[in-house]
Amino acid sequence: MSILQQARFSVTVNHLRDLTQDPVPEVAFAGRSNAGKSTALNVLCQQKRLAFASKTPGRTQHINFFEISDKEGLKAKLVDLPGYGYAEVRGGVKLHWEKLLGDYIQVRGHLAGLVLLMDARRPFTELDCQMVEWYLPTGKPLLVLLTKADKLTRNEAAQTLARARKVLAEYAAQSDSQAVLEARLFSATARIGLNEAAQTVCAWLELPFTPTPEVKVAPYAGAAKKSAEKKAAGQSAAKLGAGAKLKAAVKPVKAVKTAKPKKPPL
Ligand SMILES: Nc1nc2c(ncn2[C@@H]2O[C@H](COP(=O)(O)OP(=O)(O)OP(=O)(O)O)[C@@H](O)[C@H]2O)c(=O)[nH]1
Ligand SMILES: [Mg+2]
Repeated sequence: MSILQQARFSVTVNHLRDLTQDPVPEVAFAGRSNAGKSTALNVLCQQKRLAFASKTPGRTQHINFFEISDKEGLKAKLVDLPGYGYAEVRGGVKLHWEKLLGDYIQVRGHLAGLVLLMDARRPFTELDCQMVEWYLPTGKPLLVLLTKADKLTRNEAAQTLARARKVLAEYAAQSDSQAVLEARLFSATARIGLNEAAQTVCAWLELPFTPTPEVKVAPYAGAAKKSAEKKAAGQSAAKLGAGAKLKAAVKPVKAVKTAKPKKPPL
């Protein structure tokens, strides 16, 4: 069992002065509102309702802390940060969040690493870049997770990842620090990149890493469509007997067309 499964909600903080000073490392999850931060935290910790995920953007409005303890006591913390860039939040409240967020990632000594989540369909928005630029001077490592990768085809996903790595390489070239800046594809629903992300988080928190078992799901948008077509072709072929089944296995889509029973003449 992964030690991340031990994560338990501890406290919600709305002002930096209220941050607790336990001497343990923490990893924070940041990103635009609706990027999938709370969902990512839930799947990485293999819990359904650890962080509150929602279709309504702007759901997480404060800093939420989750504690990971073992028999010896408190070991580490995970932090769900308020999403930024949600247009419908009124000016004053929005400024408060963004300042809270910026201050937290710049000054929090206990922060061991930042996971920055970006929707893979629109990564590196202006505010995402602002976050990277605030964070880089800390010299701490960064993991960019390109979320909802299941919404892309395999090709689109590969191109998005290559572009993201290029952007990070440019940031690394401009920065004085030697900190590792990494980008990876991620999908909570299709379980893309889960173990790799969990491994990085555990390494930053100095916790042992246990991989979660593989679950077979069609990972990318194109793959899901293809497997549905194959299934449909297989079902039609089963109705037609062995010869047609063989044909369907070779050319599944065509088999669906030829397998349609013709209406008898009236
Ligand atoms: N298809 C798909 N949808 C996802 C994935 N991850 C999250 N979502 C959906 O995206 C929406 C937003 O997810 P949240 O995890 O609440 O996003 P958040 O970044 O915490 O949002 P705020 O709290 O508003 O900042 C929800 O409807 C999730 O179900 C994913 O990997 N694939
Ligand atoms: Mg959230």
